[in-house]
Amino acid sequence: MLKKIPLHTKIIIGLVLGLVFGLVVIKTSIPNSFTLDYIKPIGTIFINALKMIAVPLVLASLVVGVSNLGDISKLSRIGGKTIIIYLCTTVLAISIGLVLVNIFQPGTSLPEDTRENLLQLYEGDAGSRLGQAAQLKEQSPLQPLVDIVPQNFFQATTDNSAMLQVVFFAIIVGISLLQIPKKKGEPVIAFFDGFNDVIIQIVNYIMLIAPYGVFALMASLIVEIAGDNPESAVQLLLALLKYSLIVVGGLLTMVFVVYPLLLRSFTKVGYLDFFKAIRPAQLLAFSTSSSSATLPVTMKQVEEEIGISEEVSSFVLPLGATINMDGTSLYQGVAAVFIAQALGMDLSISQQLMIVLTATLASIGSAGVPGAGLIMLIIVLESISVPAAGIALIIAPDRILDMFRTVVNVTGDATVCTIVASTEGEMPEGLLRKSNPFTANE
Ligand code: DAS
Repeated sequence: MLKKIPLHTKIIIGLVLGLVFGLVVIKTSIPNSFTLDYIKPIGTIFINALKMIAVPLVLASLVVGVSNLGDISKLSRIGGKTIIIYLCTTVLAISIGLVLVNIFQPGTSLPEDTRENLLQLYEGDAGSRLGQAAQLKEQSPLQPLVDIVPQNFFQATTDNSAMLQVVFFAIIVGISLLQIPKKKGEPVIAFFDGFNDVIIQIVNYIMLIAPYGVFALMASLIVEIAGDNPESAVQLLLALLKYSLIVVGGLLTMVFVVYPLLLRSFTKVGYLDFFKAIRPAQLLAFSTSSSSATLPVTMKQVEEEIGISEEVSSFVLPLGATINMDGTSLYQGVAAVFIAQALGMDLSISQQLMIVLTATLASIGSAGVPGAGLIMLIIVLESISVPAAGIALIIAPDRILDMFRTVVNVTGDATVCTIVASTEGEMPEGLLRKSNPFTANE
């Protein structure tokens, strides 16, 4: 019977049961420590398993993808298109966020006592994130470029935020395979091709525990957010409801307006079909708040459900998981202006344009892991001379908003991947539905 239920349905069941379990724990005398010590580790194992295979998957599929391209001009064409479209969607996302936050002015209606309460309550947490951002700022502006070249490849394969290093190494290997004699290169390509299939098989195994992992992640999230005093947590979340609704409103605009328009304009892929195809990846992005952890499933879904070639998906998606975060950039635009409003600071047009530039750079610099966007927001605030300690005002709902913005980050990556594939002449008839363990019983 359980086998008959499609995977995304099982994940939704895990999500709902996890929420219910978390609410029961905070409403009864069950100690929070039980959930955090015995349930949360299941979610941690699930996320770690996905992260474990993200790097070898990107390495194997990208080496095969680049070497199959046949010529370097196709690689540079795909690379150029990908980066330009990524930048356009990011700037569009920030602009939508700025329009909404300036129209609805959520910060000006924040009660004075709530503001003081939040600043006092979260100054410690804000301080630690300020420290993390300060380390990033000490680096030279070209440090992100320097970091792309790994000193030691095996160090890059263990550190997920070094995904760009793996992409760089894999492209270099793929290009080099095109330059050496065919009979020497073929066994190497065959190895990576086979290894890629092995990794995809491992993704299937990991996804078998997805419902349980998602259950554990949601249950522990509810308990962590509620903390020891659920009532005050609810009060704080309500005080920031207008701000949160504007962030989520902007994110929903991206998913239900911007991406459908882009798909309709540049591809023959119907949006409902597209949505159905990437649903398991979106659910995982929501549950894990990590684009990097979701990447293996995003790649598998666009290849097997939409019919995008490995050449395109293995290049566009890993790049997107690290440098394209439309959800994060929209959130950073809204948050920066909200904090300025709450602190009674008027922002000039030039300062708001500065937000567009710095939020684009900050979202590129954000790693695909939980909470990265909040840390990079500090760079945006400092660029417009808004006190970075103001992030204390928005820490309370951030963990929940991170779930929503990660879904948009992943959806944006899949959208751009579909557009690039279509402009390369792939999926001429739109979505190619093939049999797939995720939806085999649908
Ligand atoms: N959680 C990040 C991601 O994985 C996004 C963010 O922190 O804003 O995409």
